[in-house]
Amino acid sequence: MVYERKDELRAIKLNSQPVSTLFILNFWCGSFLTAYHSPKENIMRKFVILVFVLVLLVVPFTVSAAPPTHAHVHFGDENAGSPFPPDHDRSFHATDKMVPRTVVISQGGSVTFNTTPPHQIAIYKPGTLPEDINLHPDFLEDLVLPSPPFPPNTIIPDILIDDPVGRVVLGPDPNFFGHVEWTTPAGTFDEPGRYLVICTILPHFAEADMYGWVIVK
Ligand SMILES: [Cu+2]
Repeated sequence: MVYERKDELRAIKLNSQPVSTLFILNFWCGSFLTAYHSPKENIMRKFVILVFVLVLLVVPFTVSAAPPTHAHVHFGDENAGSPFPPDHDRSFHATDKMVPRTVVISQGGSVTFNTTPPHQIAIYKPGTLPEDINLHPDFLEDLVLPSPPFPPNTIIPDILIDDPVGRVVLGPDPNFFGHVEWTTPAGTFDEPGRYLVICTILPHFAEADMYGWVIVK
């Protein structure tokens, strides 16, 4: 018993390691570590300790570095920005259009968007930039407002962006009456890269910068 305690202290001195680490290693490894005495065996002991330390440090880091398979995003924030006319999302007047504005997921994963009224999501392939979205009238569509509350056949012309070039998926139509929770379908994020997410309502995108990113690793 006395011999083991003496050898343990000697191991601490020889290796110049943090005391707490060596005590833990000695506790775990017991006589296996303290049994070596020759210089060659001391080198081997140091190597074993080094491997243990690397495993302890590197493995948890590697596991935690993997991005999640799924992320949640608030698309529009009713509690951000100055008041807007009734029945409209106040985030037009704030910087928080998509919270968080960038999410990171693993390849093949998905994102669930909680959309405030009225927005519509479109997701474009990796490499697409906001300035790549074509806002020419040929790529804009009319929006028929719901009746009620709007008068019958009320139309806002050329307000929905419909640029199919590079578009991976288009979300549900704008909903004027409540939140829409929508999860991207399988296959949306099968390739790694940075996907552009926009609101297809022209003033939201072009004037309020309502766009964000999904980074797939
Ligand atoms: Cu919008």
